[in-house]
Amino acid sequence: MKKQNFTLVEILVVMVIITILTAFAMGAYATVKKKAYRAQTISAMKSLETAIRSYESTYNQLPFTIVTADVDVQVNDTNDVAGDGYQLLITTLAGTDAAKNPRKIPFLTLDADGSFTDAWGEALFVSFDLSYDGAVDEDKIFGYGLLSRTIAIWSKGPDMGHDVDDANVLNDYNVNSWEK
Ligand SMILES: [Ca+2]
Ligand SMILES: [Ca+2]
Repeated sequence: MKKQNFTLVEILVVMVIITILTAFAMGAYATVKKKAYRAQTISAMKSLETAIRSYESTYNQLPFTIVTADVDVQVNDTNDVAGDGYQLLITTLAGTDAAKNPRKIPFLTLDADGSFTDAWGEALFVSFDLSYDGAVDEDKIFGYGLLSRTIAIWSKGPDMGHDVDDANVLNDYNVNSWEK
């Protein structure tokens, strides 16, 4: 009776096939995850913009104190004109900070830990057209130029950065509310 042993070549072929299939599966998983994170971030930005609009129509002003009347104001955790502006913005919109939301209306639902972030756990960038010319000027800080919007929200994306990267691309992988 002939023994049914595998030859070394057969074993190697099987190993190569398994390796290729694993690589495909991991690639597909990464793509799905990337799309899901992007969709989650877009959804968060929409919720935030809707909350800001609702606040504006309720209180007849934007949920931000005008500090310098002739510039468009940007708020986030690292780059705003009034300290911790992003946190103040989201707690105001959530109704947990009553200073600018005295009726404590929950326009926005925060995460269990009181944060509101993109899918990568980073604060979103929010700009208001406080110079009232119908555009947000992101040129000075992030190189986006003049955006024909009164509210611009964006996320740094999976690279969690907006700086010029190795490929010399500014704002690479960012997720922007004004791009569909
Ligand atoms: Ca403006
Ligand atoms: Ca980025």
